[in-house]
Formats: sequence, structure tokens, C-alpha cells
Amino acid sequence: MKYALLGDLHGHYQHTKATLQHIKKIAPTAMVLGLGDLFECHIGKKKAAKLTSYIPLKEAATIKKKFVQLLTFPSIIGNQEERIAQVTGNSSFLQYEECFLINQATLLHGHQFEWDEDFEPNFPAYTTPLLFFGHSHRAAIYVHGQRTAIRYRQPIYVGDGKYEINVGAVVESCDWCLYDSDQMTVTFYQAPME
Ligand SMILES: [Mn+2]
Repeated sequence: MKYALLGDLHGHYQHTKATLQHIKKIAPTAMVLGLGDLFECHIGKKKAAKLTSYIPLKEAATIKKKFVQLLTFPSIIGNQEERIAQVTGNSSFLQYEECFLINQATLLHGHQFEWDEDFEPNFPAYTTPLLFFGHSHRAAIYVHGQRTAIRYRQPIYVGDGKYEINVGAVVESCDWCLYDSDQMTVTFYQAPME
């Protein structure tokens, strides 16, 4: 089974469209799954904590209809969705699950775990050989917990141990990741940007 994983869209219509088009071209049969932060909350963490009443959705986020129409794939929840719900009281942003389990892999948005001062993750306990995540917008594969440089468009064999894979971000660089659970390979891609 092939999975196309993308995260940290942050409401960027053009880059999301380009990434989904690239997925369709490279891996037309892949199941597309989102890793959270589909939307962008305009209210920061500190300001959100100080609010004493809900604010209108249009102040909390710019939700473009044409962007929402691109979201035809399942996704887990990110911190942006949680904060939009927190500041607006709009629970539709909490419709997403926290975690997906697919063949040999756990999918989480990175706000579910701890990050150090260099914005490097401390991974939580998980039960599958692989963990796919987003949040820091930095595509990488961790081998024995060590961040390792990646090459795009070259399948990496992941059938021989535990690996954590940061799929990167759509909003800045049109990143996505192809996971083939039959071949046990992970391939990083960047869609061409207009
Ligand atoms: Mn995030």
C-alpha cells in the first residue's frame, strides 16, 4: 500500500494545490493523509491564553472556500486547529483524530510531543516501527534518534528498524512524503512551486 503524507499546510492554497497535483502525478494510487495544521490561526499562543471570550472565526483564521475544497483527504489534528477551536469555540476544528495508525506506522502532529530549545523533538513512546510527523517544518529522517540529512526523490529503506520521519511543510516548500508499506520505503518529494 502506498501513502502520500503531507502536513503543515497552514491554509496556503497555491502550495497545497501544487502539492496535491504532484502527488497525483507521482503516486496516483496512494492514499493521501494529512498530518495536521491544515489551517493557520492568527491568534498566537500567549494571546489565546489571555482571551476572556470567544472571537469570531474570521478574526481567528482566514478560511478560504477554494482552500477548504482541496481538503478531500483525512487528516489528524494539529495545534492550529486546536487553537482555532479554543479561541472561537467552533468545535468543527476538533473533528480530527489525534493519531492515525497505518501499516507499520504511527502518524502524529508534533505538538503532541516535547521539543527542545533547538526545536528538536523528544519522541514519545509509540508501538509501530515508524513514526511520521510534522510541526517543525523541517523534513528529516531520524536514525537511532539522530537527525539525518535527506535526499529528495530517492527511496530510503525503512524495513530494518525504527525510524522517525518528519515530512516537512507544504506552506513553505511543498514537501510531501511517499511511504510504500509493501517495499518499506520512504521517499521525500517537493512539488514544483509556481
Ligand atoms: Mn504545528
